[in-house]
Amino acid sequence: MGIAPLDRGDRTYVAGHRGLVGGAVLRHLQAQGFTDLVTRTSGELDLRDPAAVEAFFAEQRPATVVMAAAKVGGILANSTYPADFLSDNLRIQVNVLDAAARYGATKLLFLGSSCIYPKFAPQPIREDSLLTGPLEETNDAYAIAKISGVLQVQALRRQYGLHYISAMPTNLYGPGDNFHPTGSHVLPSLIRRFDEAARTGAPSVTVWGTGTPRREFLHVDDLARACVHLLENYDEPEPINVGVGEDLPIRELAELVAEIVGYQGELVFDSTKPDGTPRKLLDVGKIHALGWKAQVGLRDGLTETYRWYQEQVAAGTVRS
Ligand code: GFB
Repeated sequence: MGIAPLDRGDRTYVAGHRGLVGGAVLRHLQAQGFTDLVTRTSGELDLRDPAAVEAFFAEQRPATVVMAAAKVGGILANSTYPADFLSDNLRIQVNVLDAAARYGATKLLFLGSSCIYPKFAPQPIREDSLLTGPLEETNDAYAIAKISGVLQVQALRRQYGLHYISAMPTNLYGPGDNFHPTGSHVLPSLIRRFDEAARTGAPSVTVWGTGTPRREFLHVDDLARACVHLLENYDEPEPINVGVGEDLPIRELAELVAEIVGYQGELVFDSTKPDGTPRKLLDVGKIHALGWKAQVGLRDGLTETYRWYQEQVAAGTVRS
């Protein structure tokens, strides 16, 4: 029951299908032949509303739930709106996980994040580092909410014997991302800024922080494959890391984006903006042992994401 192929005909609910992760998971499930996929936009179903979530689950009774709905943002959004990140995420998680359990979902995948490990966890970060030290303060509110979700999964397993699991993705990117100029993560922010600078001929582009923090980037299509792989091959209470196993300094990342976009001006580092955690490279030994490995290289993934972004700009449909 726990470790078995998913039935492609079972009803599967992807929470958050309009987001970067949920969108990629939905595409992957469609490509894998899942025939009974259920989605709701936030306009149709506000996951912060317990009565609405309860009614939705009572009616739909999905067998499998991929919990990709969350309030997310980059370092500045997290540090500016901690109350929203804490409260919205706690509400969404409690509502969805409780209702999934109550209305008979037999499988559920909850997504944590590499930023919920302690700020100074030994690198590469192993799964057993969770809750062993203080958090990075720019995203502590988000982290506490996500840690609660991981604990809720463990509690539901213990109390009801459910085969629910949690994954810990590293920093993600890809088509479908949010390109908000200040609220988004580093890659969409830089793609947008370099693209505008290239088009307007600006002499320099500002990159936040010192450029020295290191980050690991996983293409969201790789994460989507991992989600299905884990639902079929992993059934333990401990969250499992999903990453590429390599990272790079933000300075090098910015240079790579500039090259892909074709921007030749200067990079200026704004050290009044936060650096965040110095490094958060995931140890991916556990998921590799289960037969999953990231496939999309950063240069290829970024080139494709930039092409996608240009199409959105041309069509006037950039999400921000
Ligand atoms: O992507 P980012 O916001 O996520 O920032 P975190 C990563 C690094 O890139 C930081 C630098 O050191 C930023 O200072 N950076 C440089 C920029 N230029 C920019 C820019 O224009 N925009 C942004 N956003 N960053 C988040 C957490 O932390 O990671 C969230 O706050 C979430 O909770 C996410 O979990 C995965 O890795 O620092």
